[in-house]
Amino acid sequence: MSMILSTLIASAALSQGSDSVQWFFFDLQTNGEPSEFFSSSTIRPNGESYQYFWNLLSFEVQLTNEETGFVFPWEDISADLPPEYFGGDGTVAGPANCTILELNPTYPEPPEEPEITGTVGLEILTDGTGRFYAEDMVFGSYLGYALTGLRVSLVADITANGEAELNPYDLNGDGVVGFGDLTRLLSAWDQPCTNCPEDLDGNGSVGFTDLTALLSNWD
Ligand SMILES: [Ca+2]
Ligand SMILES: [Ca+2]
Repeated sequence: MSMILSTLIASAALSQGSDSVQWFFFDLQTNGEPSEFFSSSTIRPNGESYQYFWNLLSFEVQLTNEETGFVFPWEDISADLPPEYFGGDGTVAGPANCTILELNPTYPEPPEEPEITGTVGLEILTDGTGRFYAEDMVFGSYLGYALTGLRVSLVADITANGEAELNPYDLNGDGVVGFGDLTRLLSAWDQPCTNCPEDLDGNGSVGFTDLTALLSNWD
């Protein structure tokens, strides 16, 4: 009897505390400008931790002949990258927003003249959306061939474990109580408001008592 009960409790805990999402990312493409790609599915943002696996599908570059302007077809150079770019796994602490992965590709490796530097990363946003991004990209050129494009595809499988205790004063969920939350509170000021997060004292409207509560929990 007690074994059945504990099995039931364990499976109930599992179904409540853990969920998995597979995000597919295709065609994060940049010609040097900051670029981002958002997942079509979301994961529970209040995970106590997130377990992840990711695998690079392709890492393609586009070269342009600087003299003629001829643009070459996309070429997958993923096989030339160091092994840490092929994939990885690990656990990060929740709740979202949290960073799953951040790579700083430099290709080719020093001492050769770099043709690509920058940041490519994957994070879970506060609403559970996955954001895959490229920032601060610098493309170089070599022997008359300029790098003009980068396209990265990867697949990530994320599992949310446990439930983080959310700070009720952290209205925008960025992990601190600050100006972002004050702005949220002020934009809901004096609005009719039932069960809305900005009504911190739960009296049905957003006003001075909520402001005072926010300020006294300021980080
Ligand atoms: Ca905040
Ligand atoms: Ca209130």
